Amino acid sequence: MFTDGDGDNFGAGASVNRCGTAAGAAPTGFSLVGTDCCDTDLNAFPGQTAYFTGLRGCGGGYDYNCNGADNLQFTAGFTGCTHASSCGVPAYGYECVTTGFTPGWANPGGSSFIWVADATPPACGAMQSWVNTCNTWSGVFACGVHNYCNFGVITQTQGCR
Ligand SMILES: [Ca+2]
Ligand SMILES: [Ca+2]
Repeated sequence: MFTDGDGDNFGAGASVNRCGTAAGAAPTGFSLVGTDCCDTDLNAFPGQTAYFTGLRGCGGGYDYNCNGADNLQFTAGFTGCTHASSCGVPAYGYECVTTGFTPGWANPGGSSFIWVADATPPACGAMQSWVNTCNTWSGVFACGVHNYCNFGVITQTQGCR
């Protein structure tokens, strides 16, 4: 068996023997498996499914699921929430297309209220703008009343595991 320093039921280090322990069982503080990659942080163990925004408590890194890599929680820019060209204005158009919207990373666009998708996700623990909703608002433009995109933007922190 292996010493389990953080109590997450995964041990680490060299195999140890304990007299008087039934086969197939491990007492408190020990585990039958020795695959814990971070035995001083009980949130880090093989198969961890949650994501975290802070460094592991065993000297750093974000490999909370012990697969050897820092796996990002959010990888994509938002999709949808685009302005279709209308009444001969090609730049941003006027009519907001909200169908097919999915939240994602974003950067400021060409004006104060335009956001564009960012396909390059921030690193573990880093913060960036994130479009989480897409609605419309009506405004009077050169060629009449149209529905402009109303982006709901928050600051998101990249989680990892
Ligand atoms: Ca452990
Ligand atoms: Ca990982």
